[in-house]
Amino acid sequence: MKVNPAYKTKEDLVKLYNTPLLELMYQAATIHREFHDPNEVQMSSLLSIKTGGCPEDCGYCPQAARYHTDVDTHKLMSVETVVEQAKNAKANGSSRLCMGAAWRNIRDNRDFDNVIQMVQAVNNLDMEVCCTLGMMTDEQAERLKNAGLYAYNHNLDTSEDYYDDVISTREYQDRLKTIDNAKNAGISVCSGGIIGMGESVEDRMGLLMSYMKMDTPPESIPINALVAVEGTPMEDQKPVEIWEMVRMVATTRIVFPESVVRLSAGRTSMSKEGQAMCFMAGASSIFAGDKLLTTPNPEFNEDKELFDILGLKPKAAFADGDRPESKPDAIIEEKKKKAAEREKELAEARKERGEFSPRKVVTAK
Ligand code: SAM
Ligand code: DTB
Ligand code: SF4
Repeated sequence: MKVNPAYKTKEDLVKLYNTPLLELMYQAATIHREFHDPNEVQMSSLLSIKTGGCPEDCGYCPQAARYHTDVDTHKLMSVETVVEQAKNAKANGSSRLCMGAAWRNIRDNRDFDNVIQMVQAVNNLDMEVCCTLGMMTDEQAERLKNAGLYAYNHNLDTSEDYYDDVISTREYQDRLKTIDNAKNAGISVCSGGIIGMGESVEDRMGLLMSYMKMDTPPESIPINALVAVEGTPMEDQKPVEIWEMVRMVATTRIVFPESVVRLSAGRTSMSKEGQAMCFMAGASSIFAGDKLLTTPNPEFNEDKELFDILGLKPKAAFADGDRPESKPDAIIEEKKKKAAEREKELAEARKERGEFSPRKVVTAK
């Protein structure tokens, strides 16, 4: 039961969202137990592999170049650093690494070749690899899948109706297309939204309706509470109340019984009790580690304490799907072959000239 057949229209969902809270939580907890182990929570660590300087105008985002935030811009991280960070995340209990880039879309350039190598390397650590790199074509999805990508995160963020109030540089349809491309390549889809951007309950349910209309809803649905960052157009939004978060998590849980509902951004503002209510309401995944992409998140130790108090255990990697095989990348292999051929030609030319090794450059003292 991927979509709960009891709910068909946005009005059905609004009614469900407004159910007396304890009753809503009870319904969500009941469904959760039918489809998931209530004591297991997936830990996924985020890593910003390319930070800031993004050309888009997403109103919530501290990484958009046009807003004046404290985020420093960094070029693409090295594969070695990614591996180091992935090992640290794994040692702290994370079974998934999600690499994020402040890109509008993936471009077929050397940076993407490097991301392919990152995917291969993290897959080799026996972790689920997820990427969130902006818009993606079907060929790019195929390449990532071939490298061993497990999941792709691409959020619809809000309802189609409210979308234009949040972002103008990219269409809702573009987002749906990227999600489709991931799905068609056999990549697990992680897609959800943000609450607290000034949207109505109808918009929140409109977001869920967009997923209901899909042939298959996302395997993972992140629910983010807006992190209102100074310098963004949303800096003055009033903080999301925990009750709204619980209602959003519970409603998502009930409507998509098989999906994993991820309690995402905003946990540093939530009490332990508040987070426990979200787990009770069917959240079974978190982002773990002291940083989301650019903003703070609870430290591993704090979450360990929370898990101990609640008797929760981290979910093992590949509990919900097989580990994708990481295969050599045709484009990278071709480039390596060409570079080797060129090197061979140069060596032969040097030999013909009677030079047996590259000439040493002598600098004048
Ligand atoms: N640039 C890529 C893209 O937009 O698809 C990937 C990275 S982007 C930062 C990933 C997601 O992070 C966004 O779609 C949004 O849902 C979430 N996000 C960004 N800033 C946020 C904020 N201030 N509060 C909550 N969620 C946020
Ligand atoms: C998602 O839904 N939330 C994460 C992840 N997917 C990529 C990102 C949250 C970002 C919060 C703001 C920041 O740290 O920059
Ligand atoms: Fe760029 Fe992604 Fe931020 Fe939008 S959410 S500004 S696309 S990094």
